[in-house]
Amino acid sequence: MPTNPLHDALFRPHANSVRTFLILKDGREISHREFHAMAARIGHALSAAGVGPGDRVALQAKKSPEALAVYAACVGIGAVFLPLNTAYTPSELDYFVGDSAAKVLICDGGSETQLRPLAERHGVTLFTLNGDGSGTLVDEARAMPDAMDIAPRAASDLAALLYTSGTTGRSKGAMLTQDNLLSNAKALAGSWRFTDADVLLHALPIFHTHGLFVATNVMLLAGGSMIFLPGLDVDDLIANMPRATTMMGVPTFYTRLLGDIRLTADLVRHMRLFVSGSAPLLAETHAEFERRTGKRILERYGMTETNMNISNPYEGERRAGTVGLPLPGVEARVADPETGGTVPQGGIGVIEVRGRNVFAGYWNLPEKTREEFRADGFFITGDLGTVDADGYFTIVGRAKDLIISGGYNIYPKEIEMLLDELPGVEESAVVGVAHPDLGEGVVAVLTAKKGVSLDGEALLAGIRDRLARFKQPRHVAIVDELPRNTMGKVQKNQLRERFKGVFA
Ligand code: MCA
Ligand code: AMP
Repeated sequence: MPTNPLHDALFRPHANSVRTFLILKDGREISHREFHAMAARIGHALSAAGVGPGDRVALQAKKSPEALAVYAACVGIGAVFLPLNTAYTPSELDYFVGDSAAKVLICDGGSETQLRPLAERHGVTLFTLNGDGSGTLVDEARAMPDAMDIAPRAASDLAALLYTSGTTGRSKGAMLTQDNLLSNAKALAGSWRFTDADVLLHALPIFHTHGLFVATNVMLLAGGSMIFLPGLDVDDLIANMPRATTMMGVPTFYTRLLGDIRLTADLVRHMRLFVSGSAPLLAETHAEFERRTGKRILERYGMTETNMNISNPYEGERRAGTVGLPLPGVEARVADPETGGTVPQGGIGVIEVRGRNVFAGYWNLPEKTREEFRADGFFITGDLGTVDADGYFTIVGRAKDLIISGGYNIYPKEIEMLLDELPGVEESAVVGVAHPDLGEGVVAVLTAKKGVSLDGEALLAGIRDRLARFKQPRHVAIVDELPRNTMGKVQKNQLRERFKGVFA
């Protein structure tokens, strides 16, 4: 029988299981078997629209079982799943659809009119999928069979294309193979002891690695269930906590929970695991969570390009402020950023990783891909860190100019390029500074052309329709000049220092 490794491991085993897979906010439950049938029908609808193995299927839709089933359908029919942040504007979407040459775009019904011209321009078939599971995709799928013809796939075939912004301001599609996803799901499910008895509290978005692959693939592999919430709402987390055994979140999940007096040791008594990642978890958040609940958060470290690399241990010491030890099958080292040479133990360098988890390269960018790998196959993450004598890694900074706000990556260059084009702006520098809720908040620092008086609010209005809301600066400062070093390079450290208190 031809094989499709990801389908065979994550979906096929549950085809006839009546156990619960998804528990929705309204209490409705969807079994593994029902989910499987939903994915099969959607798979048929996509095939009928001309989607074949290797074709890209782009999805920008609200979180719903059907949206997750599009992922399962793509795996089954061998298509490449391309999930997109729901905050992206049509002009951002235009780039992703064009660059990926997607065959199908699935969007929320509310965006259909706006996206129709874009779809026509790129020759993609447009379907709608709403948060309540209605829409033209499901209309097409309704009469389709409940079983899919599974496309044979090799472990090295692509399963997903996830766009990550770049330091050049241009997004790159990270090509993730079946084996990248499957090997990582196995490493995580094993390391974190997931079983079919687990119930995961799932309040993350499903268009990024964290909510999609780390959470969902692990639960599918283990055969457990997920309380599938539309987003982060502390009331919902607290109401559903008693039914759950585990939760995965970005640090904002933990700081918001700590801000609620209902978070007590009693509430989380039966929870066996809290995982944090995507952004630095402050050691004090870790300590405060333990003080309040008696539970030690397990922090781990990953990237879209590499899936998960390093994790604190399930058994053994979870060290606050560190990201732990390399996962099984992952090699990690700290290297000199310039030369790639070894850094003595305890020294700071760039974290580099190698293993089956590491992606196949950037879509249509062989040159860029080569630049990010060392000759011996290690991927250069751009994160700065150290490793201690026990092998625990600590992330101390970033060699890349990146802001992480509430777990979303924001590349200053992309914003600076837009700001620099605005009338009256001489130049701009965008930095991230401490934000109590989001970890980092975006600050834009601008200088005006001679004789021009700039208005920060008006400037923001000028980029609103071209930049997802979460990337838009939350503070704008107009200065006489930007600080530069002797080489003429803008000194972002000085700007971070100067504006560090604006969100306090
Ligand atoms: C929402 N807003 C944000 C963010 N999220 N602004 C900055 N940063 C954000 N992250 C803005 C909205 O545009 C809106 O603006 C206002 O905040 C309220 O929006 P709402 O949707 O209600 O926000 P929220 O529900 O409070 O969401 C905050 C959040 C969310 C829970 C932190 O952003 C989130 O779920 N983040 C998780 C991201 C994630 O999954 N990252 C994993 C990437 P206005 O009111 O002005 O219109 S994968 C990764 O990093 C690697 C692989 C890894 O290691 O995991
Ligand atoms: P993304 O490109 O969205 O996959 O984001 C990956 C980046 O998130 C990494 O390169 C890190 O900078 C950051 N990141 C992920 N997990 C952690 C963590 N536990 N601590 C600090 N930074 C993290």
